[in-house]
Amino acid sequence: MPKLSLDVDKYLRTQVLPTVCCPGCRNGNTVEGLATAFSRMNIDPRKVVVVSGISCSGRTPFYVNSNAMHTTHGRALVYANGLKMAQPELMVAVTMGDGDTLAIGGNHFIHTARRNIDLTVLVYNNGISGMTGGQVAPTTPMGSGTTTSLLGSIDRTFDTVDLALAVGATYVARTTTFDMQEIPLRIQEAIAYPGFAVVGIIGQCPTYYGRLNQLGDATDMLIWERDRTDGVPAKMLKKEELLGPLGTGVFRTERTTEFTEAYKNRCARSGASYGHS
Ligand SMILES: Cc1ncc(C[n+]2csc(CCOP(=O)(O)OP(=O)(O)O)c2C)c(N)n1
Repeated sequence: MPKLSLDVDKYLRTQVLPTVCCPGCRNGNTVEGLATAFSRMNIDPRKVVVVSGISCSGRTPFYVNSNAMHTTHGRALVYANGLKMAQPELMVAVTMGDGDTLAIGGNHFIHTARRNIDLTVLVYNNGISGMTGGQVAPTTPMGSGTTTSLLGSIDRTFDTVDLALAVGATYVARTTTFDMQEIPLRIQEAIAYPGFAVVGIIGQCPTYYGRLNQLGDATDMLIWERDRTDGVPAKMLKKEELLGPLGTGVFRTERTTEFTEAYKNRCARSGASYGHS
């Protein structure tokens, strides 16, 4: 196994690599991005919990050398919310598939964002339900073939960033696995952000989405991924361009009271103790 830059491998369970992902899957880039962010921020892995639901992306906690919670499909935010409430000093990152986040987990996403609890939420968007065999997902681009929409999906496409903005997430960004240098940067910002921070990461599933839509091999799909987004950093775009469906960059940074802080203050005002502390 070649040595990675920085001491990124300190944050990876290298003994279980390679991953179970299909050849050409880009989930590994996000896993590396997360480990790189931890490394650059010199985060103590014992103070980190990576929480996931069930999905290909839900395998992330297996590979990150920190505490891990592999929970149920669509419910990762529920566990993460409880964990953060109980131990607010922990850094909690949640890694979820697009179906995990926006289909079965949609309601949890809305209400956890609404309370602005300090979580770093990474939404892996491959436009499909990968783990279960390539079924249509809320993020499937309209017209795309999936194993449950062979003639092309006629549902309108859900946009992670639009939803996160609408429900009050206080840090919202989008990047792609093509923009490999950007992934750790966005994750670092999200970790440093004291609130509900969402990074949508457009990736690719050559096994299902690519084959069903004749997009070629993994390299061809990388180019396709680049072309789906504007490829221009958000700071160079005008506001109206930034809010296009697949612009990349940071869409919101808004400071407002974080939930565990608000709860702590409420407890202090009424003389109640906060959990175990
Ligand atoms: C309650 C429940 N419903 C359905 C499933 C089956 N299931 C497992 S993973 C998955 C979809 C995964 O797709 P996505 O969340 O988009 O992530 P990906 O695998 O593409 O990373 C489904 C439907 C399950 N495990 N639990």
